[in-house]
Amino acid sequence: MKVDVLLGLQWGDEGKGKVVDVLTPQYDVITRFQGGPNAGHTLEFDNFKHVLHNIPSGIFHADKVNIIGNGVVLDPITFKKEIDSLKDKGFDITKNLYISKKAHLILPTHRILDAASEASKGKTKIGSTLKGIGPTYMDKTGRNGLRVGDILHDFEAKYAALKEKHVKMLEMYDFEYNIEEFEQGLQEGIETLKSCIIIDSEHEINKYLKNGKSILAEGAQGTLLDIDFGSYPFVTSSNTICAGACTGMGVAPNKIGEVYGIFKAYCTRVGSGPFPTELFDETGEELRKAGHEFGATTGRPRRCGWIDLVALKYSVMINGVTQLIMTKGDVLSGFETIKAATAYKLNDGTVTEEFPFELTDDVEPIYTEIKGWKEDLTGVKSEDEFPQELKDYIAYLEKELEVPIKIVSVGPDREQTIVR
Ligand code: 2SA
Ligand code: GDP
Ligand code: MG
Repeated sequence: MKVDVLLGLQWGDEGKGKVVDVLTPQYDVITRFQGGPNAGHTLEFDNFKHVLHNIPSGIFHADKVNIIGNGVVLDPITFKKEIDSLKDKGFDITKNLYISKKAHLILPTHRILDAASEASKGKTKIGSTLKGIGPTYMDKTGRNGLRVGDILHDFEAKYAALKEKHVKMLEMYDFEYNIEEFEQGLQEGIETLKSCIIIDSEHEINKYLKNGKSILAEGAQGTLLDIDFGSYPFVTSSNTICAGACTGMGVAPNKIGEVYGIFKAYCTRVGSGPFPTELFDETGEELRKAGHEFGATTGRPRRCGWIDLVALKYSVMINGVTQLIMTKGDVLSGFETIKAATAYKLNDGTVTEEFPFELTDDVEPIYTEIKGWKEDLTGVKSEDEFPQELKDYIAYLEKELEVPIKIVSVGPDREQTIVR
């Protein structure tokens, strides 16, 4: 058996959580392989709405195994909150959630370091979610980090030693903090984590594959936020791309099957950094309103703009996408004209269709215009009911991206999903 991977092709928030939940019945195991509580994955079904952060989006199917893989960074404090909020809503998920011993721990001082680093950057800040993601991955690659397996023996001493290092690092910033505030709930979080099923996930995942079980790996953030290939330095600190599923789960590249690439019918970005097709006008505001474009973790307004085919083609290439999923087509209903960027004019005047080394703020998108549709899509049940203009838009995107669009999402609910 192989691992299918679903990942974002833009700057995150493409609707990964919704679609993973929809696809879960076809799989035995759902995994997360990178990122942490910076992610906000929204699921809606039966008039119920929930935002997941660390927990895979297969969790509402009680018969499925959900695994937090080694590539994820886990904050015991926010993790406990997540478990508790699910319990409050009637879901005890601790039986079908497994956690890798090798996942790195986000500690209170990582969150302080994140805040201090962002404050020191002023206008050039990354726009981090302040969840401690960057400093935790820095400790991982710097070989200082603590992992989930470390809570089983002598955690207090290990934490005290690392905290001391962090406090010294914090001296270089002009940043005031109250460590006790950040540490609130740590002990309880560690206890919650201890009560969970902690596993050697790479062994278990490979055993599942050997025993004929199917696995869906759920990406977080998006390709354009990838630490290597995203709009560096305005990126997150993990490999969000398909290759990240191999290192973040311990599966070999030849074990990867389908690669589902998910994108919005337009484009959004939250946090700082270049965004060539961003709209600063009424249209951008309309997209934000119609699409309810606010961060699922921080509540920050998301920046909105037209679809960017230069970036999308790059993402399809980097990930080896085999099937596309388009979400939020319903948000475009009523726009007379839709635009798609097909090339960039760089600041030296060069026109390129290739995603450049440095995506500066003054990159000028070159657009193709496409006729929009008026019809409301949110009640559409089959492709036959699509307005002709939407069919044309889909056909245009498939031709440009050279990959079929297999799923079209027309609303946030599980039911508002059309498989082609
Ligand atoms: P970080 O926190 O260090 O990973 O931030 C670095 C950059 O990555 C962006 N980032 C995200 N972009 C989109 N969605 C994310 N999750 C939340 C959501 C975001 C929110 O689902 O809406 O609620 O604000 C996410 N997580 C990280 C981040 O904005 C920085 O640009
Ligand atoms: P993720 O991080 O990729 O899982 O996406 P988020 O949950 O952060 O953001 C996607 C938002 O769009 C959520 O509020 C979803 O409920 C919503 N959503 C997902 N698919 C659709 C869709 O097809 N149409 C509309 N209108 N909303 C959608
Ligand atoms: Mg999100």
